[in-house]
Amino acid sequence: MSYLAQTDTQLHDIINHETERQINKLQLIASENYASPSVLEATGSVLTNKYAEGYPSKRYYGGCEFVDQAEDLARERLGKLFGAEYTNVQPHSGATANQAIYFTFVKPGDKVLGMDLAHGGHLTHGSPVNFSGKLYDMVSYGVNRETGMIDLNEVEDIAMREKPKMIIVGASSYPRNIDYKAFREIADKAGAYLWADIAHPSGLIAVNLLNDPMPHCHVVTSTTHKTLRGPRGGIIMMGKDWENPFGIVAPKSGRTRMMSEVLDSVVMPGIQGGPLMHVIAAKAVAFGEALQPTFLTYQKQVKANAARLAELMVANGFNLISNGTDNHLMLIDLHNKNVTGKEAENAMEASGITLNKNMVPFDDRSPFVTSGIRIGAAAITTRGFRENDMEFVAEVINTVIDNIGNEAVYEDVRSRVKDYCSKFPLYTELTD
Ligand code: DSN
Repeated sequence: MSYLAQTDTQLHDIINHETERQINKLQLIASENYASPSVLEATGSVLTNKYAEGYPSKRYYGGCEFVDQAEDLARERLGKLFGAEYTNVQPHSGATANQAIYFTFVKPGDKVLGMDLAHGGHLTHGSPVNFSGKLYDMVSYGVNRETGMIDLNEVEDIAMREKPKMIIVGASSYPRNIDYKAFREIADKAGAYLWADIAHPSGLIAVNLLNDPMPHCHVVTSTTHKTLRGPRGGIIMMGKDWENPFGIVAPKSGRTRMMSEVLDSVVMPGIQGGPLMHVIAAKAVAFGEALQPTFLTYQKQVKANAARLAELMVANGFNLISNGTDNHLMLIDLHNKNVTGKEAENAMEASGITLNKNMVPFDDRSPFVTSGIRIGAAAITTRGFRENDMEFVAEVINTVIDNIGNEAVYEDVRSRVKDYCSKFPLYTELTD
């Protein structure tokens, strides 16, 4: 930050304040994490200067020999991490990666089956305010009202009735392990392609702590910045490459194109122009980190922390959807606490605890209010929290929920959170 301190004190201060916010607050947003200083260094590198439209060795610009190496490294490491024969590391975001899947596998107006947003799905899985909901005929499945879990019989019934062209499996607030094999059997029966969006649990999947979608899905997407702990971005993978079923042939030879070629061309030039080479290099760094044995240790701790926190929240009378978690997150229905998601989020924010309001299955409130909150353990685990620290986390959340509107309590919790966080130093090299 030394350059900005000289050239742009305004922005230097903003970044410093954000760094302090990340250090001093309890970071419980399930989709966030703390990228390593090495990932940050690559993201802030001179690779941001380079135009590299195309793919390694097939660029539209000269001078790409080193960015080619960075992209090859990212693809190779990602393939190794997930056992994927095909990888594309260029999508700027998870939403863009997902857009590429729609543009590849279905046509506007086609029917697509995804998880309801209120039940755990994602904007790009068919929300009416997203391109997915506007361009495609979206139908949805949810969780069972009693168990809070995906009911595979219901998914099968909907799939057989609706006959979608594509089924999406994956979610942004579903706390349970997903049976991709069963989803594939349903997709095959219904004659649909199966796409897994593993943006949230990808770090846990990479080290085999959750079911592996790769052998069962036609295609898999993820973000790189959640449990995977890399820079902000998206990726696309396939376990095995296969000939495209859409009749797309190479113009000169007439050869049927492989899906890898089709997906590559949908991403660039289909959707994107120049790839963010600095981010791709940072993805390579993160995948390299994820291939180290310490990443397995980290993910085991994420899972253990989430499980312990869930246990403590249940003991404090919170209603967890599905009564627990298999992954890094939990979804809490606050109806029995007489607090809305919005009130809870605001009260937590005032108390130094960052989390987000979230729709719960069968929610009777709007997405701007909601009846729930989502809590994730990935970031606090990165900074060193262990199972016994979950007692503090559960206690402060409980105290705030029991004292909505009590500014004195917020202030006390904020100060205790700051003290507690100071025991887990973070980004010491980045603070002035
Ligand atoms: N917005 C992300 C999340 O919080 O889960 C998903 O894209």
